[in-house]
This record gives sequence, structure tokens and C-alpha cells, in this order.
Amino acid sequence: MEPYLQLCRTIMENGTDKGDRTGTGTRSTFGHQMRFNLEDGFPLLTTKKTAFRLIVSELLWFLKGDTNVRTLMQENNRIWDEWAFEKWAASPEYDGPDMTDFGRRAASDPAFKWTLDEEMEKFRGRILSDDGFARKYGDLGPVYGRQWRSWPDGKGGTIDQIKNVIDSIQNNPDSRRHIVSAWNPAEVEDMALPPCHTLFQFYVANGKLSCQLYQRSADVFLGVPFNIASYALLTHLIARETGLEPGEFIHTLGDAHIYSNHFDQVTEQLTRTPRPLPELVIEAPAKSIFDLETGDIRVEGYDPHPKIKAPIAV
Ligand code: DHF
Ligand code: TMP
Repeated sequence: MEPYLQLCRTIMENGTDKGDRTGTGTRSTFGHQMRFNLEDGFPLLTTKKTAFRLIVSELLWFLKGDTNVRTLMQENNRIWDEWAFEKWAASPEYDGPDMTDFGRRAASDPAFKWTLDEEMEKFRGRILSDDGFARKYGDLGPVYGRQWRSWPDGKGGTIDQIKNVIDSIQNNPDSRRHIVSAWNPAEVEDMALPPCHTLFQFYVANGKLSCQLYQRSADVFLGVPFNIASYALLTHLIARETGLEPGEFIHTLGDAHIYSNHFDQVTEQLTRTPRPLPELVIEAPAKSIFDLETGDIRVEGYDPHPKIKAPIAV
């Protein structure tokens, strides 16, 4: 995971401090590339404990075309809750305490954080127990799952980009058009968060499948470890589906930033020595990529340094 630590060092040492949408402040660099050879082991960060189960459940959620946080909550995955809650707290039906700018306020005001946690718990309870509420307020809009599996074709139909890319890898491996895009300009404004992992492309050579991702915006401490492992896993899953071996994952970043309230955590991480990478294990050989469940996928030999907590910018 040297390329990741190198990215952290580059930003900390040579990045530019600037403001950002969330009001937190970041240090960033623009345009950076990391390469991970998947034959060297599975690229799950070893310099802090990273919740692989959450990464699997989020990726399978995308692959099933789902955009509702209820499904994630049912698997005890809360990584998208804030972005659904944001819509609920801004709706006319919400009658709890004012939640304007809740992310930033919770970071500086412990009493408010307590109120927020209470409201979030109520929100989760309602999403899980009330079907109508979940349909209306659990949905993040036309985010990844929708664009990957049913991009509206403008003629009343939809395009399954994942099925299409699997077909093109199988039938025309040398093609230079193995592309999936989550960035749909016509729908970006209806999304809870415009796609950060924007577009990816596959490449086949010597029986191996490689994948390159263009990520327009990268929260290097919290998001990027998830994004690396998620696309490495996707590459394994598409390789498995197409009878190829996994090759490289190439991660290209646009605005690569470290939030100012993550500087201490990043510095702590940079003092740690990386450990051997784990191996990926996928059970259920008969299941297709669309039928896999979170319990079918695990890592073996993962021995990370302890978790490092950090607040997420909403
Ligand atoms: N917004 C921002 N500002 N950064 C993000 O990385 C981000 N990622 C999103 C949605 N919005 C975002 C979706 N992915 C966590 C990781 C990935 C993710 C959302 C959240 C996260 O909080 N990770 C923590 C805790 C995980 C846990 O519950 O164990 C971590 O320490 O990795
Ligand atoms: P932005 O839309 O203003 O760029 O904010 C999105 C933030 O979320 C930004 O810090 C990048 C981060 N992010 C990731 O790094 N990876 C992800 O997978 C997602 C969804 C978000």
C-alpha cells in the first residue's frame, strides 16, 4: 500500500490549502495516479483497520442497481446515512430540531452532536420499519446503482452498463470501449451526492483484466481506502465473471484532498509500517456477480494496525 502512503505524503508536504463545499477546509493536489498489481495481494489498507464488510456490502448494493439506504442499513452499513438524512431533515415533513449544516455543527458542538445522533437513530428506525417512509426518504436519487444498471436512454428504455461491459469484455476483449460512467449530466442535480468515482474502463491483455478509475474528488483519509478496495474487488468480480485473471487496478484522482480535521490522523498513519496484504476469498462459485451476497466474500490474513477515527465532512 506504498502508493497510498506516498499520496498522503505528497499532499501533506506539497499540497495547497483551500476551502471546500463542506466548509471544513482541505489540503489538496490535482491529478495523481496510483497503480496496484492485484497479483501482489488484495489492496486493503494495513496501516489502519478498514471495514472490508462495509466495502463489500456497498459494492454489491451498486451492482444490484439499488439506490436506497434501507438495504445498507439492513446489513448494518451506515456509510450513506448522512446523505439520506440530509434530504429528510430539509423536507417539509421533518419537525425535529433544526438540522441546517448538521455536519459542520456536529464537528464543533458536542451538545448538538448528541441531538443529531438522536435524530439519526429515529431516522434509521423509521427507514427500517416504515416502507412508505423508506421509499420516499431512503432513496439517494439516481446515484451509482441506477446509472450502472439502468441509465435512462432517452427513448423510454434503460441501459445496463455492467451487463454490457461484461459482454464486451467476453466478446471483444481488445475493445477500447469497455467503459462504465456514473456521471450522467442530465441527472446529477437529482443525486444526493454527485458521483465521486465517475468513470471506469477495463483492459484485457495476456488473459488478465485491468481496471482504471477516474475519481473526480477524493477524500484521501476516509473515502480513498474504501474506493481502492472497492474497485479492486470489482476487478476481481468482473474477472471471475469473464474467465480472466485480475491484473492491475489503476486509480486516477482529480481533486485529491485531506480535510484539515484529518491531518493528525494522517500523520499518525504515516508513522506506521505497512504489513503483508491479505488475500481475497469469494465463496459461492455458482453465483453470478448479481447474486452474490455480503457473506460470500471475505479477506484472509488481514492483520492491520488499529482503526483511526475521523469525522466525515457532509
Ligand atoms: N463524503 C466525504 N466527505 N468523504 C467521503 O469519503 C464520503 N464517502 C461516502 C459518501 N460521502 C462522503 C461514501 N463512502 C465512510 C467511508 C466511506 C464512505 C462513507 C463513509 C466512513 O465513515 N468510514 C469510517 C467509518 C467506517 C465504519 O463505520 O467502521 C472509517 O473509519 O473508515
Ligand atoms: P464533493 O461532491 O464536494 O466533491 O464532495 C464529495 C466528498 O466525498 C469529497 O470529499 C470526496 C468524498 N468521496 C470520496 O472520496 N469517495 C467516495 O466514494 C465518495 C462517495 C465521496
